[in-house]
Amino acid sequence: MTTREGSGNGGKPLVGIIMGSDTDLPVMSESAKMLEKFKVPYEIEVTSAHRSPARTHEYASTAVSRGLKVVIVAAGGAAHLAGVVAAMSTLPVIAVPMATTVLSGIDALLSSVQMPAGVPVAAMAIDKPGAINAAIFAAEILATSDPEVAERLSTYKEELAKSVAEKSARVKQQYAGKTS
Ligand code: C2R
Repeated sequence: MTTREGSGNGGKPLVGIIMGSDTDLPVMSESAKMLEKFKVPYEIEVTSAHRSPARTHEYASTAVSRGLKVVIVAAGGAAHLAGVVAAMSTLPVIAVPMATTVLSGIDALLSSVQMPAGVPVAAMAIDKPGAINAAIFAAEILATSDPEVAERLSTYKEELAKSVAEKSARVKQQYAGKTS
């Protein structure tokens, strides 16, 4: 298990990032990067409901007692991992559908979002935007009881709005004199 420390909780992981395969890592490193930005301590590892059911069971059934507050789950294709983790714990589970098959993530999206009543999974967008948003969403959940994370989220949103204004200024400059 790889753990990254943040400022809160004495460095103990609050968010678990798991993925069905190491082939998901290039995308899921985006979740890790965002959690680091918000200084949220996390752990990251590979487990599969299909290929390593016992390991997945162990992970999900000990998640609460290990202090996790949210689990981010990436899986591609017949993405059952998030649903299985949600079934085995009371923590909020955020799914990131991976575009790893010929169906480009539509399969994983539908597998993640179409959960039966009683076992919710918060499904994000496919691939990189979903990986980024999963981390922000996890931080937003933690921010309801952590003012420091809430403050970092506010700063992030301000930066986001500023970046749009800057993009607009660049686009305007590019078209200066061309429009009426
Ligand atoms: P490989 O590249 O290892 O063949 O994996 C993984 O998340 C990955 O996107 C291909 C894809 O299979 C996914 N996978 C699942 C599960 N385990 C692995 N969807 C699961 O348990 O749901």
